[in-house]
Amino acid sequence: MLTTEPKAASHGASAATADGGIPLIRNFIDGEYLDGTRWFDKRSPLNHAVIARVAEAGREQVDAAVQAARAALHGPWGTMTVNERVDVLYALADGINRRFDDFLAAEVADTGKPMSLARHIDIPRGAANFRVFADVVKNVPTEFFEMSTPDGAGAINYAMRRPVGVVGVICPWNLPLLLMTWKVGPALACGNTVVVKPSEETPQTAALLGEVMNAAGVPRGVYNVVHGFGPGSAGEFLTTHPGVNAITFTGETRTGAAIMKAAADGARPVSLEMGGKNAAIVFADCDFDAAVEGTLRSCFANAGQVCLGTERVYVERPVFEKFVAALKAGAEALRIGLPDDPATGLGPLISEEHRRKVLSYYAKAAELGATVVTGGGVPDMPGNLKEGAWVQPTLWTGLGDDSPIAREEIFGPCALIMPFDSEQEVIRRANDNPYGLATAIWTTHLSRAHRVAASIEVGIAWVNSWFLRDLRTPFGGAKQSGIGREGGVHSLEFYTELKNVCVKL
Ligand code: NAD
Ligand code: 6OD
Repeated sequence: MLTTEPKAASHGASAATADGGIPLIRNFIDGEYLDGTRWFDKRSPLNHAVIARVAEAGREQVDAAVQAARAALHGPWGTMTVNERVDVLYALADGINRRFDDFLAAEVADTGKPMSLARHIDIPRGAANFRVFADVVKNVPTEFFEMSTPDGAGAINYAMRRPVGVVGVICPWNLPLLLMTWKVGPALACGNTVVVKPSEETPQTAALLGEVMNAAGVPRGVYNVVHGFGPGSAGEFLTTHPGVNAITFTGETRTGAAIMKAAADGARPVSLEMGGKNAAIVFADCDFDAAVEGTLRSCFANAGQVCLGTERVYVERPVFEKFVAALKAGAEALRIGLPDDPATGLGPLISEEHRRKVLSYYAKAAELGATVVTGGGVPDMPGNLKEGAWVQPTLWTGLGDDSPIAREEIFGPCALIMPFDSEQEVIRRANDNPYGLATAIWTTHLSRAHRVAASIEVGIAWVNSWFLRDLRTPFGGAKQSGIGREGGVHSLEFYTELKNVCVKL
């Protein structure tokens, strides 16, 4: 029988073991692992078993973390040259790779995602985020202007980038290490110090990264981690702390708005990567098989828990029926299963709470009269997996753009498929949504590809691909999907203050 016992990461300093073998995940403050004000349980998405106890940081621990981060700005970290910091960032990337299997185990334990996904995407990107931003800061261009002065001697102006200071980093649970290092990498590359608040659902890889920081010789206080929840907990304490100079956030749009309000006190800058309701647009002239494969990935990768994932599929009418049939076959071929089974294509959702939300949309779609092409419920799992957060991959037709299924972010393995008749119509319908994160356009018509990409109101438009991206490019959302862009030199706009120096000659 297929059953599973919870597995956790290999236990270094970041996770001592309590009685009963349950790891204790502590805050990482000033280079040390510290308790919080109470412990909360982290449960496995696979079977709801407790897999770790996590130390929740209260105001006192958050304050200690911010103080440590501030002190570190004025210590050896603050006097390092860019090249010295670059070496540290390379060492961090190497350190993650050296502990690859530990990161893999920790990420998979927390999320339940297929190991193949974490092995090929989450953990390698965790390392790459340090390497890429090391290369970016090594090659930052600076501005220089000569000017004339009334006395004829002239003056020169040059711009310098300085760290913004202590950066608060608030992270989600869907790609925990990837999305955390996506912020920590550039923040450290620019000479800042950070206090990270990982999601309460995924504390382990952030904690483990503390060990890598210490092993790489990163000075104490440069990287700090405080665990806990949002309101009334570490998230709120961090974002309202006056010692935090800038806040970078990834998560739901509603949470981003709350964080923006908190940041207004003290007029602190925010970078917000938020929700999406992304459209795939499939033209009849597409490479059919590529469009099917890409759309299946964009709907179901990571059990649909990818901000860039597709939840609306617009298909040009001549190929509509054939495309729906192909997506149905693909969804039904996805193997639901355990992370370490190489055949697994779909893992559980992150938690029972999130499953309730996703299933409420499955119920709503049925109530609204959607045609359920496939799925729509809960798979029959064996043994203790019955307690896990599993849902079926689900496709619907028969609802319009104004239904909540087409408008609201569900963040599960599901999509509404709708036909369209013209390019102008599909652009208008795709844009008629409060979100504006990403789109995937499937067509072999070159001019149409460019026209549609230019017209869709999103931060990222893919043509004949999905999730493909050079990390030097701008990343972020339009409309309610985000504020600001990160990636490559764009990250420097957020993580540095530009200062002009004018020298009279
Ligand atoms: P969430 O907004 O619920 O939580 C994100 C983080 O914010 C967590 O660490 C949480 O504890 C913290 N938090 C919650 N309330 C807070 C508050 N008032 N003050 C401070 N911190 C607070 O998001 P989630 O459920 O973890 O992640 C899923 C969401 O993230 C989806 O909406 C998804 O689209 C979005 N997301 C967006 C991107 C992007 O790049 N645009 C990437 C990944 C995920
Ligand atoms: O690839 C990235 O850098 C990135 N920020 C991806 C976001 C995925 C959202 O779930």
